[in-house]
Amino acid sequence: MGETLEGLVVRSTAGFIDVHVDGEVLQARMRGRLKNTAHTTDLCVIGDRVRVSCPDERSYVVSEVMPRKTRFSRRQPGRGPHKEDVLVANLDQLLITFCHGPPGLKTRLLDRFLVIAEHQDVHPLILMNKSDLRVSGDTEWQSAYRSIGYPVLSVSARTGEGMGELLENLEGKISAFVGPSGVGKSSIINRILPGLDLGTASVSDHHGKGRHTTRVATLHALPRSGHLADTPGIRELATWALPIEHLDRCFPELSAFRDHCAFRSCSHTHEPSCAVVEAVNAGTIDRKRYESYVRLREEATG
Ligand SMILES: Nc1nc2c(ncn2[C@@H]2O[C@H](COP(=O)(O)OP(=O)(O)OP(=O)(O)O)[C@@H](O)[C@H]2O)c(=O)[nH]1
Ligand SMILES: [Mg+2]
Ligand SMILES: [Zn+2]
Repeated sequence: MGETLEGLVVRSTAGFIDVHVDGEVLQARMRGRLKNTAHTTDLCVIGDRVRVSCPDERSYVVSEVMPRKTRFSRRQPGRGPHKEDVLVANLDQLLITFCHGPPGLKTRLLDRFLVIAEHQDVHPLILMNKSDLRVSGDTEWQSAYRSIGYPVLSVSARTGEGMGELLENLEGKISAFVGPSGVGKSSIINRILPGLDLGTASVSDHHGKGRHTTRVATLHALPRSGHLADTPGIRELATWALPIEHLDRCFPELSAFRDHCAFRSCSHTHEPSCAVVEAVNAGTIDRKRYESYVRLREEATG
């Protein structure tokens, strides 16, 4: 059997697994015994650390999947823990992308993505692309988010502004883009990884093969270290059902107040002596963020 290698899964489809080992990608199969022991879909996903052995000169076999440090997953409410759909294992960072100029910033959607990041324990980075279209007055909301602790980075895929700083933030991490259509996610990725030509690929997929194309989750290696995730699931995050029980915990600026409400299970909407509402009225909590909380809460209760 010889030596085993350790690597990172960068692509996984129907038992075929691409593993990134020391700057090289090996094509491996899942060991049969592993395949039969669990639900195959989540057995080995992009971002998993695995051990690969080489039973003969010509083939590689994934012999072990290491325990996941974190999992970025979709869980439909009410379906129980077994319906978890892991999109990326060990995801470090969510790049929440909007842009200067049209289609512009949508704070409600931004807050929704931030809640998902908090809930999944993934570090969020707010990216404002198209800084070449920036107009004055764009920065007020940015200081509001920075003061909560969320980093905001302005970049331009067109001019290259801010790309160096973005790359520094991606170094050594597994990151994934989310954000509405047209903000320039593919343009940024193409700028970072010119060989990829993402835009063209997704367009031809769409028109050529129709709706039932198997769309594969892939991790793209960055120039130095780190990976960028591109998964079909991540594109659909905007409609993800949110967890109502933990919603207030997904707004970090509420943490100093939510334990001081008169009612223990205060929803911070209509109850008397709510410390959160008092902080909003005092201007300590940003009112727009609070409104996002209320809106997302209403949505989650149906
Ligand atoms: N002015 C300006 N335009 C940009 C910049 N980056 C992207 N664009 C333009 O914005 C449009 C959308 O870019 P895409 O990269 O396709 O956007 P996307 O976020 O990948 O969109 P979807 O794939 O539909 O989700 C294109 O016309 C780009 O040329 C930028 O930094 N500045
Ligand atoms: Mg795109
Ligand atoms: Zn309250």
